[in-house]
Amino acid sequence: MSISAETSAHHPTPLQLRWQRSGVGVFLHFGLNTFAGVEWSDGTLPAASFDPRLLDARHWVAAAKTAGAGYVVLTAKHHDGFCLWPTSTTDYSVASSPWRDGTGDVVRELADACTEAGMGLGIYLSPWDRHEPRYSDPAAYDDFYCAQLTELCTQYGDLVEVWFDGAGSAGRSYDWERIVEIVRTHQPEAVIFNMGDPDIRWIGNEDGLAADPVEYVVDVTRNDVHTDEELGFGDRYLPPECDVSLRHGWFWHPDDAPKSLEHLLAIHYRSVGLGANLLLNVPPNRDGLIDDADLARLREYADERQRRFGAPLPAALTPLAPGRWRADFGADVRIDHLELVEELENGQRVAAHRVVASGVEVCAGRTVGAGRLHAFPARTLRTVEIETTGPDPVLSSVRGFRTGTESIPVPPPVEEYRAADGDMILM
Ligand code: FUL
Repeated sequence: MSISAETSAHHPTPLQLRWQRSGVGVFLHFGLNTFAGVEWSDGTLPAASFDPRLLDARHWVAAAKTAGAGYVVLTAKHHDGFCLWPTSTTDYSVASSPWRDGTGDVVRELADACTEAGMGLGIYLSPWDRHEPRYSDPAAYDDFYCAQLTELCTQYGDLVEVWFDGAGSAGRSYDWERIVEIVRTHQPEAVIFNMGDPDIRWIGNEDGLAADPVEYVVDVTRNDVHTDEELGFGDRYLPPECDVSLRHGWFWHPDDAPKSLEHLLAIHYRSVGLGANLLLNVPPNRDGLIDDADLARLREYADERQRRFGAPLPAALTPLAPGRWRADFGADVRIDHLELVEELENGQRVAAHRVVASGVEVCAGRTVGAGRLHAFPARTLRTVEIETTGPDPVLSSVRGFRTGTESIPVPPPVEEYRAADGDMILM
């Protein structure tokens, strides 16, 4: 794309930029599925089966903090239609469950815990609803869905993200104009995920993996993992979020287990390390707590990131020519990682980049964006030169790291996992 062909739609809004800088979020899949050991229930599971006796939303938020997350996104309603707040729109909700004698409100408890901890709150409200009889009547369902969204957008304080999941909705139209208006009116600081009039897009898989180049200006986004449907929004700035579960399932299952640390790090490098955001799902268990094994893995993940990236060596950047810089560490440093960050206010510009030391290539890639991590055999150097291509690119920072690791971990092959009801999840 040439700069002259650019419009403001190709530049980020302050909201998008702020979201891009928030890096990692934690997804919380929780609901009736948790108690039945299934991934996609059909809306007939009894509300009476929801009873997370020890539920502690502060514990969820503490787990998200441990993971280094700046926000959490809760499945306020998944595809089964069961609502985690006492909505006035249906009795298929926590109000019909034995939990807290039917007086509980998971969204409220999480919102309070987020406020206390300074954590951003996002909500997921599935458009596809397998319980609500009005789903078959699009106009009536739009009213119902808008009423649910209005409750969530007006009763729980500020939201940072509203997650619209395309699964089950291929080919179905909703009244997006009205839906988006509700979010924009009541939650102007919330980014909208992937549908309607989105601010951010889905990366297109549920493995948490982006691939180079990670382009922020795109004209379509994929709807869901089950169909090839694409949603078109015209060329616009639409940075990606990589969602993936710490476990195989999105919901907690007794026989499931967290991914290995190596796998998580592979995801980290291919999401955050390629300039995409990461939304890591950490599903609360049947007690309403985060599993000890998951907590331990999150701690390892955070510790390893701290060990690798906790002592950055910043370089001073001097422009040498359009698209070329010298990065000077001020003294000889021994490094095995570099992080490049691009100035994004005027849009994403770097199409490709190459880092050279004493005439020898150290690392190279295509886009840089919100942050690009490279690993390479350790070398001692004081300066590197960075060559970029693209329309008027600007780098904003370059930092070196000595991590003791000289390569990026490879994600293990996709495994098949079946939940108790035979729902297959590919991870
Ligand atoms: C998918 C859903 O079908 C899964 O159950 C999960 O919620 C995932 C994040 O999105 O489309």
